[in-house]
Amino acid sequence: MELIIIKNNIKFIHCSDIHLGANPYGIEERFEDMGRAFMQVVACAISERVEFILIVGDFFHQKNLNAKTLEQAVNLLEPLKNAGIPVYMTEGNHDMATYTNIYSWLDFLCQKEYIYLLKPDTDDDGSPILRKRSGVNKIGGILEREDSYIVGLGYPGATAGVMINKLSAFIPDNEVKPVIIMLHTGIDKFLTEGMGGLREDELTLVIEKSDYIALGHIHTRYDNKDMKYYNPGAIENVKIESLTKNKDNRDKGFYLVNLAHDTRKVDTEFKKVDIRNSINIEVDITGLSSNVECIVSKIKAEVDKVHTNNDDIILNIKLIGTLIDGVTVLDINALKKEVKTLINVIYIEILNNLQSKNSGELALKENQTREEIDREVILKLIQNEGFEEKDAEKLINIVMHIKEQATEGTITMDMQEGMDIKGLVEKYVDNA
Ligand SMILES: [Mn+2]
Repeated sequence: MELIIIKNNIKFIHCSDIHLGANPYGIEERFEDMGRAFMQVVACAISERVEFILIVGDFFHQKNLNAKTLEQAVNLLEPLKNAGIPVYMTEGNHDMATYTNIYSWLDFLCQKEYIYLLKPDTDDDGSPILRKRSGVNKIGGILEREDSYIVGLGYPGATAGVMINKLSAFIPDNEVKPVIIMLHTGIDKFLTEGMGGLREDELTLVIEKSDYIALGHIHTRYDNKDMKYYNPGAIENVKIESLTKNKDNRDKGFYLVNLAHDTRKVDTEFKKVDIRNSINIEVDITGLSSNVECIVSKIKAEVDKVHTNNDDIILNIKLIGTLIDGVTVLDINALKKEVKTLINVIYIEILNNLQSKNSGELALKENQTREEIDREVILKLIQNEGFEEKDAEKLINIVMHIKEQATEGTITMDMQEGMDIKGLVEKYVDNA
């Protein structure tokens, strides 16, 4: 007879949104940063001797991987495989199989036994079904361990509520093993309005029958111990833009969880990940002239106040104030080039938000149409960015065109991640 020892505590790691392969704007260092962040999860799993790791979606940034990203993933998962620590993963919106392919790179990793991929499959008419995963074909959303059940619901989108009802019907009332659920969906009250997501009351049925609801999808952390749901957020900043939006961008990491087998008490410790340093500051250049060296030395002085080592950083600067010569249009590229000679940056963004001396606000004329006002606002923004006047008309047309399509809903936007304006503009410039 096989002797099964059930430990009193189940210790595991819950992380999500690893986004391997993400390197916004083609910054090579950011690709490495994503791997470095996940390496810290791997190191913690091994040193803490956890039973398993949960990765709740978006392990990969893209459905179509390049070879380098796959190599990175395998190198990162290898030590876990060698240490005998199983990785339970469910799909996110970024790495789920496309409708035409069905088979994703996560399926590949699963077949090669780097991970256990847990996801509901579908019946003949395409509606999701939950069943116990069988060892032979590796299909199914529910995995039975000796000490617990692990359920992977993937990225159910609008059908999340239905999935949860199905799951609660599936779990017997008298289930003795702890039930841990992975779900790549946000709770609606933590989302911007109109983004969808799951309502707390939709979780009620399954809360009674489960012990830990591991969430993913939303890149900032939130949790509710009473309702048993936990969302660790991404382990690195996935987009450069998210750095400027989040004041607490240093607060990236994952949960180290202890679940008591007898009392079902859950203890979580949020483990911070050491991520790429980024500096987001406003620099008031009031009283200076428009001379590039003057402005850059002011920027350098301000950055030195908050950045005290030589690490390569991501730098976001917003220039505010009024110059003595009244200039509002600056050569942003010249500024960036000069800043790079003084500060080690892997990426720099400079936003010109200068005010002209006579307030510079738009004087709205009477009887202006909405479109005329839009065009004037865009022109002003373009001038502030230092574009050549001769390109202005073309740029305005592109922006108006994108706006029109966005209003019509022709452009689909991933509101979770924000809209990739640069990508859209590039697309339209190419087509123009
Ligand atoms: Mn994500």
